[in-house]
Amino acid sequence: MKLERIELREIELPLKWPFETSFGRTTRRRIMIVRVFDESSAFGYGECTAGEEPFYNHETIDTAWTIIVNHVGPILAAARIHKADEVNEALARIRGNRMAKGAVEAAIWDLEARLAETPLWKHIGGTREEIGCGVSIGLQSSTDVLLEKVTREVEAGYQRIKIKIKPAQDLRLVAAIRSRFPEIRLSVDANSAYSLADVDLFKEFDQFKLMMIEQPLAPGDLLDHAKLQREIDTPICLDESILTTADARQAHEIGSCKIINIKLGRAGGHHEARSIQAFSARRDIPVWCGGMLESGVGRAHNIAMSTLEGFTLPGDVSASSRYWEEDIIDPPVTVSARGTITPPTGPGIGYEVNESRVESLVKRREDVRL
Ligand code: OSB
Ligand code: MG
Repeated sequence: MKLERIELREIELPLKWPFETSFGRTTRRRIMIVRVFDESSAFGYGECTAGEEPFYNHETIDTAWTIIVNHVGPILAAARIHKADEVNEALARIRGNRMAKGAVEAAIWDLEARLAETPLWKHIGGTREEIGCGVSIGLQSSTDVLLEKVTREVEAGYQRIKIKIKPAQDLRLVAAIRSRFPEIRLSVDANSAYSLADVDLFKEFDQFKLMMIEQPLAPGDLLDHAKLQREIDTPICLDESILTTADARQAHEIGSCKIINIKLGRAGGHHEARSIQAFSARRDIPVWCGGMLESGVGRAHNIAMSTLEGFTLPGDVSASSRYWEEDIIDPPVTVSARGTITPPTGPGIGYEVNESRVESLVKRREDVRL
């Protein structure tokens, strides 16, 4: 494998329904699709999961674009990469900006898997022949609308329902869902909207037997998460706080969480995501695959990652049709009535990217020589 260039394309895709979290509301996604070519004109795809605004973390599609063009490209060009597994280390000098680095890293993994004529999920070491799927439901205009959405997803067969919460839209929502669905696997995601001063509120959640409370406190507050976890029975799951294997180790050592959500972009690609997963498996910490409202390209990478042995809990990897009128991959991602996805058998990400559709959606493009 001799890398030749990175192609960046920004596309815009309107969401079927707005997605609202404690940090804001998204109605259309600006998505960066990355393609890395080698000298034989073979290529692999990646998707940058950075948001439109720096609200989930510090990155945006625009910062990621700049980092890739001005820093990832030149460093990779000088590094003379021969294997996908070397990319993470080559880019280690770039601090943070993991979604930028991860988009390129993942594309190189796809390229390498295609050259090896192997499905990406097997190429990265995945073994699960079927992955469990949950859904993430945003904040809604009313409790009735939320209940309607939950009902639809439970009936579709999803194995776990997660709802977004924020101050004053929390316990009430959970109580309403629990009274209609006493048995379902249910969790909440606060996206860092609370502080340790809310400990009494979190004690109240214990009565609802949630699978987990995701990221209640600020990303850097591992110590406060540990203090909170000591006060409550419900497992804390960390999302925003866990960027690296070192973060996972430190969170585990001080007791900040019992579950970890791994996101491919947040970890900076398959190498680090797999490493966090491996560490967690050794310590019996269940992990699951988080989502960032990805198009089919990112979704396909999430499916591949979810086949690693440690991904024992249902992830936020759900059907394309929950997000898009028409995805950019063929076939779109579909979920069985048992709430599962079967990883594809074709080489690389295993889904055909609809190039003419991508081209029709392009808003900006740039090539980076390697
Ligand atoms: O915290 O998991 C999150 C979406 C955007 C940013 C952060 C998060 C989310 C989701 C959606 O929960 C998951 C998905 O369905 O892709
Ligand atoms: Mg989350």
